[in-house]
Amino acid sequence: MTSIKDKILQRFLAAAGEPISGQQLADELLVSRTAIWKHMQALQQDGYTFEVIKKKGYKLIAKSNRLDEMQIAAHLKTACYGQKIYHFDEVESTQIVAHELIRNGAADGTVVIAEKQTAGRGRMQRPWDSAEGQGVWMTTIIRPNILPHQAPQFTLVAAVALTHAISEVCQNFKPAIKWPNDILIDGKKCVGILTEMVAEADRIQALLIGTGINVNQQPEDFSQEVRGVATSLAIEEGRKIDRALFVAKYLGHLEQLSDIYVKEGFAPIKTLWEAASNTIGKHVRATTLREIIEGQAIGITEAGVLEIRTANGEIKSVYSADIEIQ
Ligand code: BT5
Repeated sequence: MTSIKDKILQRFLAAAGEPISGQQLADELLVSRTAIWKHMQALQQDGYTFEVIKKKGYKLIAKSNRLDEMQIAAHLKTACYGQKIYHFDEVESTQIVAHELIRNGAADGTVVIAEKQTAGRGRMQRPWDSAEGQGVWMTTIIRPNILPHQAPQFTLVAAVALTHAISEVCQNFKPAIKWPNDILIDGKKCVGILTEMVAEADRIQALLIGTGINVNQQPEDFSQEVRGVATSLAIEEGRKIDRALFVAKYLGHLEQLSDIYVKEGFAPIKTLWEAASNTIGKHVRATTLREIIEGQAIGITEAGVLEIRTANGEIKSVYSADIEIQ
């Protein structure tokens, strides 16, 4: 259920800068003027700035920098994804929170977002640098009717959705997907995707699509470990990006592409993925858990598996790896 504070915020966001009186809010929301005043104080503590206009009421003059549910909802055009958003100031990892929510029956499309992660993680428990208030550290829980072996394809679905969302909010560069789970800008990593699943032997209960998106960091905001290899949308675009707008756009594309995938299979996604990828045709070095494979990346299969032609002409299928493009 939407809290009174969220409802007040929703009203101010919809009012687009027009003042609203405390009495009007109290009448609409069926609470006392004192209660409205208390919630207004709390919103100011969250970073929203209001001006008091004599005889007219409060006017929202600056939005908070937080990814509050209502800020995302103001831009959201989905039927399902993001209709329920859990927003936290700080968590260990949004994936951990999402696993817990799944155990408690979270609905398809539920989203977990945090301003800060203290133990954000990548694949194989590698740490994910999650600076406070500047990225989109988020897990989307989806419950598509697919088989467990199809789960990795959703990393590619999410990557396409993210490149489309990035291209909508940024004009000064073109992002490129590096198979399987990175989005790069000029060779530097801007997004990492971590797809996990909760499944029985023959049935998926839920997928957790974790997305770490560097949005408003400047170089000095990254840890020493990743500073040389990471970039953000703001660095590349040359201006601050509205994170709430970006999240709403991403969820819109993700919902649309997931629907296409479930109805029509991987083929239409594969075409979109190839158009947004920088990996195909390149000479690559793939480090898998078992071996290192070098050769030319010749394409992805209908299952989303990367095929590499080695120097001796052999074609090797790679299911999961770290890729270096040479
Ligand atoms: C990934 O793993 O790229 C998946 C990252 C997923 C993070 C999201 S945030 C929301 C959700 N909750 C979580 O706890 N996780 C997900 P992988 O391909 O293994 O890459 C990890 C490597 O990327 C690290 O070893 C670093 O080298 C590098 N790295 C770490 N933080 C980075 C950052 N902020 N930007 C760019 N590169 C980074």
